[in-house]
Amino acid sequence: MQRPWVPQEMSLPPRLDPELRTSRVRPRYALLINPFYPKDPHASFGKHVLTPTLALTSIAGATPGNWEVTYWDENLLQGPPPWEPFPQVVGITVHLTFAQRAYALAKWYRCRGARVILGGLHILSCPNEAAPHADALAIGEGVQLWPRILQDVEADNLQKVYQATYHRPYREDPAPRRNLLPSESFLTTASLIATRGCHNRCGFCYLATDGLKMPYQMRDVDQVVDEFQATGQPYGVFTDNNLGSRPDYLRQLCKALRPLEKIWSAAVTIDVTDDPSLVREMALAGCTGVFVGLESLENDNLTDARKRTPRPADYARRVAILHDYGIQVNGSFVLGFDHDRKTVFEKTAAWIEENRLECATFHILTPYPGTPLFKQMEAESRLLHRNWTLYDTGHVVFRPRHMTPEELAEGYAWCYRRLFSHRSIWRRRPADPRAVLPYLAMSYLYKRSNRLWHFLIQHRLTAQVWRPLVELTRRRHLTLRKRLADPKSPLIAPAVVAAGV
Ligand code: B12
Ligand code: SF4
Repeated sequence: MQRPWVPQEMSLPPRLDPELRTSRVRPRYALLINPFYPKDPHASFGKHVLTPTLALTSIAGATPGNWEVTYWDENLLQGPPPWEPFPQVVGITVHLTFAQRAYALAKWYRCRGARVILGGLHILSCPNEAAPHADALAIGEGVQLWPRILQDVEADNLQKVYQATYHRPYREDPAPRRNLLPSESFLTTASLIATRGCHNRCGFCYLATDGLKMPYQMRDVDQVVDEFQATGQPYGVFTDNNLGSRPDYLRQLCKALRPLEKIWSAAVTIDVTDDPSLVREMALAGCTGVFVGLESLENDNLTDARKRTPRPADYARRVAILHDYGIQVNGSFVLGFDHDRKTVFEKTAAWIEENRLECATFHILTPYPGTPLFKQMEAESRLLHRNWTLYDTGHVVFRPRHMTPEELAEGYAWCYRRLFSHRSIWRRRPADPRAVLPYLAMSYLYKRSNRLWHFLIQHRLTAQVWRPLVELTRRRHLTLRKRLADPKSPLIAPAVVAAGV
């Protein structure tokens, strides 16, 4: 089998020079780092520069005015993180897949005199593992903690652990500071977030982590709209776990977004189609694509995962409702559940083609530490190892029930090969002939062009190349909206911008 192409800088982090001598610490200067993680060569490299995480821009938004703050994302392939001027505080966001890199960065900066604060999902689930690597841990909601942490640094009174809950009203959070982002490096810097949490608690999701209490919270729609407007970007990506958990709120948000004449995509669960009039509101408000966790086509897998969702037999009808309103569907599928047999790969791929999903994302079932799934796998002695770097949903880290780990890994790679094949792209073309050309352009540019993405990322050309295409899509979408708003006009709508998280 031919290995997919992956350049070294997409699989290995930049080198941290152990000999490097730095200048003296600059007081009240904080550097925030999003660490490097290896990219899955089976999937599109484009998704890594679609839109930035809000973790650190949110923290930056809470930084007191007497502190200077900068942002560094190692995944933008611009070499090792900065050291000149040398920061007094380094804040690092940590997910399990890049925990090792975060610890290496922490060590490098601590050796040279910075105080290192670690926060993020992995710190919440594995604080004991992280503690030796940091001067302080921020467990849970970081926006509340950050100003206190900096005050304590100033007073030379830094505590080992800071803890916050997710109960404070979400609307009280300051807006993320998106102006710190290198806007030329992302397809859009309008990462938006309107809600926190999800009405589900699937056993494999990080939201089911032991001790994490995250009630569903919504920000005021005006706040969200103002932030979107302030970005000046034509395309926004909602990074909410599930923008559709409260349909009444989503409807309100759509009404407020509609006058902006922008386009956007979001993650939702398929029950958003319970009421097609809500889907219509989404389209009228500029929604061009949704990322939907369909997870599995087997009822028993969904029951095991405790996902409250319409049954797979009804998925096709629901996908068609989204398509009717010109909304692209990026279906997310998890492979390796206990009721999956070796037939799952072919069956899933065929279903995706039959229902003409413009895009799909495959994930190998991955037990995140602290989740019910992790406990189950541990109790059944099915975990193969605890090398978190490989817990990235692109590697098999447990023993599947009805196949070998190798068969699952090969089936996963096969699914991506099939999805990105000319034949599959063609089979999934939209029903409306007018939408075929933009769809093909998008599919080839987004999914079959990792060499191009690599070049664009390295040379910071992502925005320059993509934004004209995005603007074109926005204009086409405005035409669609006019037709949709006219009750006499038939449905069917072309759409181009993929929701590609
Ligand atoms: C944007 C996003 C991406 C982007 C950017 C990722 C990046 N790291 O740069 C892209 C598209 C590239 C991406 C890719 C992937 N992602 Co992603 N992604 C997200 C998403 C949708 C939004 C993140 C966000 O902005 N959250 C909002 C911020 C404000 O919340 P937060 O990160 O928790 O931060 C808060 C606290 O944790 C804390 N905090 C965080 N960091 C710090 C640091 C300091 C110093 C302090 C004080 C506090 C603090 O304060 C913040 C404010 O309260 C989340 C889902 C979600 N809604 O969170 C998934 C999510 C993070 N992704 C996930 C996964 C699995 C992936 C992939 C592995 C999937 C795949 N197979 O391709 C890849 C690879 C990336 C990787 N290895 O991590 C999982 C992670 C699960 C886990 N337990 O680690 C999530 C949670 C989705 C999910 N429901 O499972 N992703
Ligand atoms: S529906 Fe999605 S976001 Fe919600 S708990 Fe399940 S996997 Fe997590």
